[in-house]
Amino acid sequence: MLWPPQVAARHRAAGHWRGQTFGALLTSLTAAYADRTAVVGGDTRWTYAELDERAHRIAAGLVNSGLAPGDRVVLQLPNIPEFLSVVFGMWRAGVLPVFALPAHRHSELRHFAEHSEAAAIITVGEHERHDHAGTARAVASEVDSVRQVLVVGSPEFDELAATAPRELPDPDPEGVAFLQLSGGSTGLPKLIPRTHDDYLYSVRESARICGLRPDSVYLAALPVSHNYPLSSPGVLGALHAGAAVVMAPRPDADTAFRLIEAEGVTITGVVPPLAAAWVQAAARTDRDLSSLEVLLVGGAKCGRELAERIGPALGCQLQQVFGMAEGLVCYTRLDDPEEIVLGTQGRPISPDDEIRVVDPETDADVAPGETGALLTRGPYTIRGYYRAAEHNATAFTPDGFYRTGDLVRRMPGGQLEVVGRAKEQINRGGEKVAAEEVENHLMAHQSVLDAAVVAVPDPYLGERTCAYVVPAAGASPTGPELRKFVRERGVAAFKVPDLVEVVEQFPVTGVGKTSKRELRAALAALARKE
Ligand code: OOB
Repeated sequence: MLWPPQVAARHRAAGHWRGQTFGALLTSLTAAYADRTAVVGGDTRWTYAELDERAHRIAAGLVNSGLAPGDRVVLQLPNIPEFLSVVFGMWRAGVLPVFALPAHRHSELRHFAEHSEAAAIITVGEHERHDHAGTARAVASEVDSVRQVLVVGSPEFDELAATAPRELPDPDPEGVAFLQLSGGSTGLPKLIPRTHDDYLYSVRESARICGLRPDSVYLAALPVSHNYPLSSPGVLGALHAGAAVVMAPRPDADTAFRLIEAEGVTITGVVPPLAAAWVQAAARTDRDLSSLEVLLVGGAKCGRELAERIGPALGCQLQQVFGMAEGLVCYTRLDDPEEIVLGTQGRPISPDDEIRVVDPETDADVAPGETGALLTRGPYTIRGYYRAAEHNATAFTPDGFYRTGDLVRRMPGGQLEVVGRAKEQINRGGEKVAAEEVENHLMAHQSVLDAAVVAVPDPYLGERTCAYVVPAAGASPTGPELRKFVRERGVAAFKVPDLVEVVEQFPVTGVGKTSKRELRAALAALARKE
């Protein structure tokens, strides 16, 4: 479900959508910056010309292997230079990446492959002590549509990547370029269809708002398949500006500080717990961090206290970012007054991002400055999830606003302050956990009658997950047993409940309702009190 034709015409006329694909973008970047460094990672260092050629060869190799324009391919790669050559190769072949995170396991991968009817899975072999190729092959054997598994680093992949380049038709810039993942609140993650035109608009403006220049160096600290380090401004924003991308294998301070010093990193983006860890580590590091100009912090709320410490500790400017894979991204601007940078999550990228702050019950606009639920619509915010008609009926208003599930206040200058959340999601330091997804895993255990998963405040991560569980008659499941059970169902480690509380029954709410929503609210209130 894309934009209505009159709306699309407006975005074209405004110059937001320019009819360029990501493949064509790389071609024009290469014309301008051929011999400049595009990406660095491990022992690899590619110029724009080298990245461009690799992407051409991979595109041809993918087509020769039988993939056709429009085919979906689940892509699960860590922060390595090949992430970029493969993604641009897929874009040139018209093949749609489905961006899985390295943390995802069998359960998530299978869902992405099934739901998108993926034709292939592209991954790595062993990474961070997990056999990704093995998991991908297991999924391929269970999902009929998946005809091949390509393992970056294998001889087969090297052969594919050596294919002679060939002319391929450029895909439709207004067509879907890839599928991102939603943090989700109900069941399994939804897939988010983003087009070349809409995404490129957000990338172009993000690069400008974050001050990226050809001599900037962007450190990809967080996993680049996530929307934030991919495009806000991320690796794509950096490339858009002709800058260099440095792929960090891990986001810890030791690794990041070593790379900042070695490569002269000028800008990077982290989540609040990581910012806090870097601030602490900066006090006792010998590394020279003086090249760092801007640290973006987002993905979860950056508290005032942390915000105040970042500039002095790291010798750089803080830029807050509040965004979502569905579209809308807000930034504090580099020339905003301190009060705005420290106390808000910024304002939208586009003058054509429409913002409504409404009463969650009635959808009526609240008074200016009051807290309400954030609805948004605009030139790079989706109008519907991929193959999810039923969910779309409630996730969007009839006139196409996306219900973000975030509670915000709007300042007179248009900045938003995120004050809470109305959706059934736990934001575990930027990693999103859908309560219902975890509840479904718990309820698959024979000793569990009912489960409700809620957020508990945590000084480091902001929130952790607590699973309240009612045992089946005569059963007495333990926390460790249930955590192990969830882990062994093949889910990302960040979704395994941090705490498990076994209770005889769930609290009954005032109105005597037993709906999950009410229970979660009651339990969350209880958890907060404790
Ligand atoms: C980013 O994207 P997602 O899709 O993983 O998560 C979106 C949700 C938002 O709806 C909000 O609940 C939360 O993450 N969030 C924040 C926040 N940034 C994101 N909550 C409070 N303060 C912030 N600064 O997380 C994402 C995508 C693009 C850029 C940055 C983050």
